[in-house]
Amino acid sequence: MIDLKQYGYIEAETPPIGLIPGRVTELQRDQYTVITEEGEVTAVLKGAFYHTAGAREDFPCVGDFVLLQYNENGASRIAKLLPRRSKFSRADFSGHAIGYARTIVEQVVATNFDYVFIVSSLNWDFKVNRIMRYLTQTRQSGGQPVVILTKADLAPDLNAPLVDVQKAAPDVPVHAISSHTGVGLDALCEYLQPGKTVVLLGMSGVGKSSLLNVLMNQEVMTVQAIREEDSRGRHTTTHRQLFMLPSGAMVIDTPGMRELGLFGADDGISAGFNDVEELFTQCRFNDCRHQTEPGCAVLAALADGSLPCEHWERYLTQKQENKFVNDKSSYLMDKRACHKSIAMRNKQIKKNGGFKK
Ligand SMILES: Nc1nc2c(ncn2[C@@H]2O[C@H](COP(=O)(O)OP(=O)(O)O)[C@@H](O)[C@H]2O)c(=O)[nH]1
Ligand SMILES: [Mg+2]
Repeated sequence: MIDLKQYGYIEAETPPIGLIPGRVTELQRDQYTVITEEGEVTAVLKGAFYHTAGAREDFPCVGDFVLLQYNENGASRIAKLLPRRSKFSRADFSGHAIGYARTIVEQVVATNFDYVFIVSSLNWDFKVNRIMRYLTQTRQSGGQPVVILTKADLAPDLNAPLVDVQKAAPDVPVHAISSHTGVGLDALCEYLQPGKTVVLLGMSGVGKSSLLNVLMNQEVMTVQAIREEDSRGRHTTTHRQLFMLPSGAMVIDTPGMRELGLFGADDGISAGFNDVEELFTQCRFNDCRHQTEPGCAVLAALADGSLPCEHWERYLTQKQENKFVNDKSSYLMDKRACHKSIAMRNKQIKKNGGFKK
């Protein structure tokens, strides 16, 4: 029998009779793999999920704890999603266009992790800006960010990128590693403690699955060679999956994201740029736009160099993007509310025996 506590399960209340707890380890289309005390089972969602879950984030995701009806002879049925300790979301721009507006919805990438490894490779595609975007989204996920710079064996100079990241995010640990030579891996033991969960996030081809494999001491995820000259990664990892490491920690590997869209990132931006927002309180005017106003603390800090220009620009870009997403998703929410009220009205009309003439 498996002890689910080793998978990070904390029993908040005794499950109702007929239901057992489990943790989602894999999701492929609508088929779930769930680890339970009875072992690993395949499961599908109970129909109620499709009827009551309005938004997509309510569907179980890799890392989630769920209650299910165990079926010894076939697919078990997931009946309930348990509360999440942490979740990493991104804006999904792939929705259908309505008129000119493209709908933007929240896509939950992983849940119930303790650490987010923001994985970026040290070859030429290294960009601090990109790391900062992941950082913003991580700061509001409920997990602790750790920046992992991979392929240290390919980098002529390790120090410059490490310093760049430390300067941009002084409160976040940064590690340079190589899954090929093993350099730097020892330092990761600190995070890989029994019962803890780490999610690997980053672009395709940066070496997430290679890191997982070396931590597992075996090839559990396929790694595909990429051309390092242009570092174009192909999407070899096509689904998310949670693995139990020999150390007793768990790792969630994810497919690469071409681009990370910020979603509902106000708190994350404030947490990462509190030095900037602190300046706003020192401007002479409450409604200062920080453009040409006299007594503007931002302009003064930019002029004397105490606020680095790239930091200010990152702040503006992230704010602007987040506003765009917020506006678009509130548009969507309005639209949903509108559809709902139309549906309710139609129901009412039906009940009352059709349109009143
Ligand atoms: N030189 C070097 N190459 C690496 C290292 N880690 C991964 N790679 C290569 O990078 C490519 C993509 O790796 P993969 O783990 O599939 O990346 P993922 O898409 O992030 O999962 C493969 O060709 C790996 O062999 C490393 O530490 N050093
Ligand atoms: Mg991969």
